[in-house]
Amino acid sequence: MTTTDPDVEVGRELLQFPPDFLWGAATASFQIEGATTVDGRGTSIWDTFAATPGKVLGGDTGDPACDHYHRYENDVELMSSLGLAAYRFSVAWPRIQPLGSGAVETRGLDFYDRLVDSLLASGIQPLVTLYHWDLPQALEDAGGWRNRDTAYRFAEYATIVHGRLGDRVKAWTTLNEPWCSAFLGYGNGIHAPGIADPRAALEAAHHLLLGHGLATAALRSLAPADHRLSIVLNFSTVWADGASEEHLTAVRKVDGLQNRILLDPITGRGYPEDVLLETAWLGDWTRVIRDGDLEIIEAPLDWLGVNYYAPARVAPADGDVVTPGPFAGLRGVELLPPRGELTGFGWEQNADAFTELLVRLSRDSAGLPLVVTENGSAFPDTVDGLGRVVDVERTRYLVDHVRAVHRAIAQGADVRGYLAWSLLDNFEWAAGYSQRFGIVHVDYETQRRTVKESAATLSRIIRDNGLPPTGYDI
Ligand code: GCO
Repeated sequence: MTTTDPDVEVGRELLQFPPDFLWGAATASFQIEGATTVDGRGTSIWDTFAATPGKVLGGDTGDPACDHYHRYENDVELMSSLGLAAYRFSVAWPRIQPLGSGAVETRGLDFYDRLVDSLLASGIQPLVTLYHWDLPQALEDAGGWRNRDTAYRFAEYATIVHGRLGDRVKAWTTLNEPWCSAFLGYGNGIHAPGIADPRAALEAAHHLLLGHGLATAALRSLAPADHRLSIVLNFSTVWADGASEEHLTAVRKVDGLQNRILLDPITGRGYPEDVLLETAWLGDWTRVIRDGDLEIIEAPLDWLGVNYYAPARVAPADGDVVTPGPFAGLRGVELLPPRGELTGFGWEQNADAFTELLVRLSRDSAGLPLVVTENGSAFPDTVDGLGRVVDVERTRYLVDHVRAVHRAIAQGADVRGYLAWSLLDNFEWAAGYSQRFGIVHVDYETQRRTVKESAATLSRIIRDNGLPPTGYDI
């Protein structure tokens, strides 16, 4: 299609996205809200973890973050000025049930009410993530996701939130990246609650999926027919440098522990046999699987949220040597360093791996439409003398990866939307505030927001529902 917009070079062909393609940005409660002790909010595992010396870089905590709890109206105005059609945010469980169960804190619900109304008043569709890692500490004290009961508490909490927001919010996702909650939270302990026990990680993964299934069934029983339910998983394309049997085995093992261990159960295929076999040496983690659990976990969904940042590179290693890192039970594989151009966070930039992933997922997700619920890059930013943030590298990553989505769609992938991670610079978990992913810069001292060049570029892509096939001066 050739755009007729005067801002775009006349006659320049555009890569056009499907009509109604959903463009937006994403955030998460603990990463942007601040106000961690305001209006009855309970303690989360990330408050506890961040308060533990040595766990988060620089001793950073969830305060003040972006003070979004108080500044949300201005942030919604920012989203509107950028032309975002959708905004994905998460609800902080400890704001709704400070102890994770029982008493409901209506001031917490009131905040999300106000946020949703503000979004709708600006014509922005809210996509609600019910759990983005901020588990109430009281539940962790009772075992957290190692405790099966937490799955039932999650379904109860989900019902409460849907009861308040469900008359206006139609797009729901239960969990954000249960892989991180399980393998980084309980596997190698670099995330809250900071437990390093690979078998516990696998058991936690099961309970997270059980909670997803229970919550999905609960919402399905309450939601009008036009509500769309989902889960958000983080995926990697796994590559090796050879095609020998050993190389292919290394790829299969990591693909199993990164991608299939979660994708298969939620799409009705149960846990992958190879993963079950290759993790059995950790001890019988499958003891936590009860009759009927898999049927609960495969609760029908309407779309699959896909978070992608970078590929994984692997090589076969000798024998059954345990592989250091987050993959519970992985042996005989070497995790290789990233290659080529890296982001400021040291992650490999590879848009082709994104295309490959989306095409694969469109094939392997039982026909579920895909929404890119997170994709972005961290680079150090500075506000220049003219008050601008000319983030060339982040803009290039954005453009390269949006084009990668277009290539996937051209190859038949059913991708319905792209949400940039993230709207705002924010708290990057164990890296604290050291990594800036935002398309909008946040000065954490003054809370001043500055729209970056990457945001202006995304705005133009949204305006045209497409972008030129080459170049970055969009
Ligand atoms: C994730 C989380 C986000 C991160 C982002 C950058 O995908 O890990 O959903 O909270 O901040 O991905 O790591």
